[in-house]
Amino acid sequence: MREKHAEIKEEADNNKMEQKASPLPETKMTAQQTLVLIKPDGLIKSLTGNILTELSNTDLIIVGAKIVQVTRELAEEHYQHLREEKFFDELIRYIMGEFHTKRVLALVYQGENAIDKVRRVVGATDPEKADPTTIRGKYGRVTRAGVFENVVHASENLKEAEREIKLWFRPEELVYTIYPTESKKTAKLEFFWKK
Ligand code: DAT
Ligand code: MG
Repeated sequence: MREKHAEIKEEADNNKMEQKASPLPETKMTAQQTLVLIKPDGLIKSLTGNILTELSNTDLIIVGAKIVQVTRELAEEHYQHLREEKFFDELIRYIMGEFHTKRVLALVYQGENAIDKVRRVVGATDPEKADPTTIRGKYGRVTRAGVFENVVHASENLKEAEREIKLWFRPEELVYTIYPTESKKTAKLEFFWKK
């Protein structure tokens, strides 16, 4: 059994080396990556399909996707720039799913000018001010408690996109990585499906 694990680990290491050697076989080096989160209100309202359809109107490709149970640590790190805001605690509880469902769908989109293209489709932060043809304008709402339930997150700029993608995804979870990677041997306990 131990040998089998070693084999799998070695295979993973080899894949990682391959990924490093050819990071972007299908797109130009000027391509950007951006993080999109379908927030718990988007999931509980079954808006995933609609949101993905809106995003597919861009010419961007999905290079990473996973469903996440957001911990307080991840939520606070993601929204670190808003720590001093009076709505911070509600915001953290919202993204952790306390008002809807404890799931967030995290996606990385890639392509030319990806950050602005996605932000345009997503719309303004306040759903009441967002253009009604945008995702937030169509599906978002502001609660009486003042929480912006705006359905999706999208990275604001290059620096934030890099910080957020590195926070939510490990290199091997993306089919292409535009950020340099390094490998190191770890003694981490890993889980596999029981045979
Ligand atoms: P965006 O999500 O458009 O990048 P942001 O980074 O300024 O906006 O804020 C992150 C989230 O915090 C936002 O999606 C909703 C919430 N938020 C921002 N400003 C708010 C406000 N004035 N009242 C309530 N929630 C707010
Ligand atoms: Mg933001």
